[in-house]
Amino acid sequence: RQVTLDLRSALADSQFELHYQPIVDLKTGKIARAEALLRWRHPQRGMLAPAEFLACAEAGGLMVEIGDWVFRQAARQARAWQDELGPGFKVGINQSAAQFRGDTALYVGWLTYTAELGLAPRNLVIELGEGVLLDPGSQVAGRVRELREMGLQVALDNFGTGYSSLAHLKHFGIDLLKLDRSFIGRLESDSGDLAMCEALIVMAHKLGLRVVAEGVETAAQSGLLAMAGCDFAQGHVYARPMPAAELSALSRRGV
Ligand code: G
Ligand code: G
Ligand code: MN
Repeated sequence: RQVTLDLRSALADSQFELHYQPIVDLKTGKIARAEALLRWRHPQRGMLAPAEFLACAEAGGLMVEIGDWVFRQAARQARAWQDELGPGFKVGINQSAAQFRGDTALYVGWLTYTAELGLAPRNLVIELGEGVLLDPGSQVAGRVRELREMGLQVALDNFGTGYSSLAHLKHFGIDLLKLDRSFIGRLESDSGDLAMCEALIVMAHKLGLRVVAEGVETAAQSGLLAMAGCDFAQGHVYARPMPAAELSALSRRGV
């Protein structure tokens, strides 16, 4: 298929790039982390977001190669930010189920790579959606444990959508809970959503997880989340995804 061919040349010709969305520490108001988001600078169609090509990559069997590229690229950036923005600056990396089927040789490679870079593995946070945790082919519980034994952190992404189950939080050892933006959008208008967020934050903290609110679009939402004890937030009210150099500048200037 044409798109699959295009995707292959995208990998070969470095047409992929990563943008980074700042994640703000709600206690200090400073940028403490970032999430890496994949973009495809298509020679004819311009800049494409993942929704426009990841399904084709999946169908074409390219997800592992892309996931590996994303990991390495994000790890190099995290290494630079470790010096530039502080030793604890963390970078979130989205990964798909494909990455966790088959053998583990791939992330053994990741560990070697972080060591070569001189990057602390805990500065990388592997973001997994619940679809990944439930993937029948991938024995993910064991894989999540292996990632954490390597010193990487693991986040449960888009929590509150789909098959979200509180049991996942306990069953899979996880470091970070990312509350889906579908909760956050109605925080001001829906007292039920606010109650859910507050309770999830308390529960996550009791289980030793930290919490990121996604899709924060207003100062009022940010305030409610800070009052609820939420640790971090990301969303358009702070900043959109941007090239790494812009994030460095913004971080020095402050959001
Ligand atoms: O910013 P945005 O439109 O880019 O992201 C859309 C979706 O694509 C998000 O749900 C995100 O999890 C997913 N996504 C972004 N970057 C990557 C990536 O590098 N790998 C995978 N597997 N998914 C990604
Ligand atoms: O699913 P995941 O959380 O990995 O992907 C993040 C997606 O959310 C990206 O597509 C990103 O561009 C988008 N996003 C980031 N901040 C906001 C926001 O404040 N509002 C909305 N609607 N989308 C956001
Ligand atoms: Mn994510």
